[in-house]
Amino acid sequence: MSRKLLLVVVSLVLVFGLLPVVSTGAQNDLPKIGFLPGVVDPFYQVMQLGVEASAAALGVEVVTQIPPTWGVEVQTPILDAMIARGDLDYLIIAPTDKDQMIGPLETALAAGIKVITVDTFLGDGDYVNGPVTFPISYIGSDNVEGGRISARGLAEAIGGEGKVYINSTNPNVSSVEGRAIGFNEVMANEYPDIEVIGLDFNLDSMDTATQQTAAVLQREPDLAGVFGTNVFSAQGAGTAVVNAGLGGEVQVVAYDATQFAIEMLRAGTVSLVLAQKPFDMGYLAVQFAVADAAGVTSLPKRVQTGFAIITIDNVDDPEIARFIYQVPGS
Ligand code: T6T
Repeated sequence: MSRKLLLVVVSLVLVFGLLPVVSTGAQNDLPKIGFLPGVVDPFYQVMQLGVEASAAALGVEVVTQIPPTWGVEVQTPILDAMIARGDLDYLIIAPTDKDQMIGPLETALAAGIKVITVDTFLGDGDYVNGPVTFPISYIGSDNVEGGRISARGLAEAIGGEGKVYINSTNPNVSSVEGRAIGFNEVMANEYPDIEVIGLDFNLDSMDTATQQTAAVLQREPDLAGVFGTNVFSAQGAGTAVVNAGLGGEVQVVAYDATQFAIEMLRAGTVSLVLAQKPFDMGYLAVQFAVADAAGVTSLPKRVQTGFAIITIDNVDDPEIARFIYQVPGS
C-alpha cells in the first residue's frame, strides 16, 4: 500500500470508524426476478408498488409483465416468454388457476427459475404436505377467513335474515374460491335465517358482474345482500344495486379496497370493504427471493398477510385508510 493510500485508510478509520470493505462480488450474486401477477387491476398495481419498493431497497432487478386479462391462456404464453429470456432466477407469480398453472410452472422450475406464489396458490396451498410442494412459499391472504369476515359483515348489515347472492370471477382460482367457501360456511353454520341463493362467475368483467347482479335483483325482488368477491365483482354488484335504485336497501360487501369501493361505502351502498395487503405481498416476496438466493433455508412456506376491515366508522382513521389501494393516477 502506498503511503498516500495508507493515509486515506487511516483517516477513514479514525474519522468514520470504517475499514474499507473487501468486495465479495455480492452485487453480482443478487438474483434477477420476474413478476407475473394475474391481471391489470388496482390490487396488483399496489402489489407492483410493493415489489418495486422492495427491489429498490435491495438493489435487485425485477422484470414485470402484467396480463391484460385473466386466464391460463393469457398467463401461460407470458410465462413461457419469461422463461425463454433465460436470465431470470426467481418468479413471483399469482397463478390464475390452481391446477392448470402447475405444469407451466414446473417448466419454469426445470429451467432453473424458483417460484414464489403471491395472492393465489397452486394445489391446495399447503406447500409442505399438499400435492404441490415446489414453490418456495405462498404469500397472501387467508381467503377462507376473508370470506368468513365478509359473511359476518353482510349478515349484520341485513339484520341476520334474508336472501344473499355471491358474485365472483372464475372457478378454480384459489383466492376467490376460498372466499366463497368461507362465506358459505359461516352462512350455513351461524345464520339459519339467511339463504345463499347462488353464485355467478363474471370472468373478471365488471360489466358482466353488473348485468348478472341486475338479473338477480329482477328475479329476486326481496334480495337482501350481495357479496362481491373481488374488485370487478364488488364494483359491478354495487353498480347494479345503485342502477336499480336500491342503494342502502340491498347491502353489498366488497372484497378489495379500491377507491370505487370506498366511494360506494361512503354513499351507503356498501356496508363493509375488506382490504387485503397487496403491497406487503409484493414486498415480502422480493425479500424471500433474495433471502433464498443468499442461502436462507428457514423461509416459511406460507405467510398470511392479514386484512383491514373498513366500515363507515373507521374509513377516515389513518391507520385503516392507509390500506385503501392507492395507485398512481387514481
Ligand atoms: O381480489 C384480487 C385478488 O386477490 C384475486 O386473486 C383476483 O382479483 C383481484 O386481483 C381483484 O381484482
